[in-house]
Amino acid sequence: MATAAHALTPLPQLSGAVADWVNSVRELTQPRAIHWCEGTDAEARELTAQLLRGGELKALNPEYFPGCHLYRSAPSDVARVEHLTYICTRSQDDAGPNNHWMDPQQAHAKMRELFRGCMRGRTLYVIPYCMGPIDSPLARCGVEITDSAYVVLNMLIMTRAGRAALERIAHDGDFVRGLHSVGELDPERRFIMHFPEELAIESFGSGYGGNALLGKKCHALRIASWQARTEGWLAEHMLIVGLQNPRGETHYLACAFPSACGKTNLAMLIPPDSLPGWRAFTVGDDIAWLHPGEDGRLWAINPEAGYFGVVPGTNPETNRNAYEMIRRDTLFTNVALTADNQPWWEGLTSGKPLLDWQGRPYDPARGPAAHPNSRFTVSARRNPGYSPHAEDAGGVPISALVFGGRRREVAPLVYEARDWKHGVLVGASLASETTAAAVGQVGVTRRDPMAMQPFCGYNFGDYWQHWLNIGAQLARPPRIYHVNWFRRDAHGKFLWPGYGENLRVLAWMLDRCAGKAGASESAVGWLPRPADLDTRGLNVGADALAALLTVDAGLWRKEVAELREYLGRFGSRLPAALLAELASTEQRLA
Ligand code: OXD
Ligand code: MN
Repeated sequence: MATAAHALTPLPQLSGAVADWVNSVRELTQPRAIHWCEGTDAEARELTAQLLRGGELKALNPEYFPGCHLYRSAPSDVARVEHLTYICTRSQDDAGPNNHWMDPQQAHAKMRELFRGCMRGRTLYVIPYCMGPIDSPLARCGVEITDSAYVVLNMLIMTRAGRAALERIAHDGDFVRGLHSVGELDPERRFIMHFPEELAIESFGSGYGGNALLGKKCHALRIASWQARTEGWLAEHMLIVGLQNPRGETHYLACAFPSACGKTNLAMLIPPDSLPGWRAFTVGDDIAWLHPGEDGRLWAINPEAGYFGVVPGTNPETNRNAYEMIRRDTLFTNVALTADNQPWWEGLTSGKPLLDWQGRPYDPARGPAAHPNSRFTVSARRNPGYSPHAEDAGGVPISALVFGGRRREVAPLVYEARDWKHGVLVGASLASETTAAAVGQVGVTRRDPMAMQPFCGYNFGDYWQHWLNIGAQLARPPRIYHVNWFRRDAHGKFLWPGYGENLRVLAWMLDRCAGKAGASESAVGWLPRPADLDTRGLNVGADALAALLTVDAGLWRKEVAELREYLGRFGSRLPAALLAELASTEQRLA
């Protein structure tokens, strides 16, 4: 029988609310023991040793990958399950057409039956965590209960977890309750439920990151987006990057892209040699919490403390810093192995796979060696470009917001919204080809407003209104942009080299913010003319550049007609101001 938490580890600041909740979960799930996470290095080492002994983790070649481990998930548990992810609000309209909805009472009853006795013979881990710098007034806390030591190891990297978070919870009074069990990893008994009105999450049947590390998508986006609306800020699926120009001035951008569209690479951008004097600093690679500041600007913190990034494609050419970062103290999930026990993935230019991600002898006929959604979990502090301001309690000021999708055609390389309201329409119009980050068909274009389709914890109609309200509050709002690094020619070849070269586009944006760069107005917003971009040393032909900066009115009329149809689904919750922006764009295209 489980021991009382305080007897196991005396935690002086144990909040009564946390203790009561842990006790009620203990009664329901019947664990063999309870472990309260302290968040120390010794604890992480002990858990690692335990997983190594049990064969769940494998140590990687210590000469080339010191402190690195491989974890192989169940083959049917490799991505987020959007079709099993629910928002459970009292009124279905509050969840909106953008979410799967279940009545909260029905959902609790269903989950109670799944959780009943599910931890028999297992350890129940209590992870108090803080999303955001522990001393930041913009940070928010949660407690995850899980029966997976792998989840604990990830949470210790991805959040500020342990005693300090528990102390902050005792002080703050409230926290997000996240209950997780891997159950039997049965895809038929898998649900990720969110109760925004109760600040609660219940996740059963999956050990995969986005389904199981509850601080990340479940808390920092779905629940936090709800909390943010109540409290007057924004929780967004955005990286935060600081760019220092050759004059030594640093400006910050927050950029929203759908999953597996290069957020980590953009956040860790390496300026090309042909743009000397530029430097990039990472604040965050996946999530931004944006708060209107007293100075009328928008200020951002990264609620996370680590990166849970897509491995395939990472190499010294595409992202030198990421490649260096994941060579030490990194937890790999579902990568392949070489004969000398090094991790291997598609896109690596050296080595070759002996075993695939399932531990079978590699056979190209069975698909890629590493799973396309294989991941690294690593502390942000391992990033050589980690911003010295990433842990500032007040966050960093944002000069520009960027929305981007993966589109073969239609969307030009970059355009600037006319103003905040138009920018909200630009964000709402985001569409992208699906990737391996979620279960389902890859490569089909779907609407993904603000890159939040899988993550907004309430009705998009209300969410866009909230965006409009925040903009109205900002005396010095950031400018808003749309980018598309993924335009292709008639033969399917990418027109833009991407990666470090994206800096040319970001530099143009920052020059626009400073009133220094030219642009020409199109029906969809302001575009740079080729001469407005710094193209010194860029290996892109004049025809390709012209194509990248073209707005095809015919294609756009079709795009905007589809957008009108999509927005119409939100009925009376759709803000009138957004419809007015849409009508204005239609007129310009007519
Ligand atoms: C992620 C995702 O893992 O968006 O960041 O799926
Ligand atoms: Mn993401």
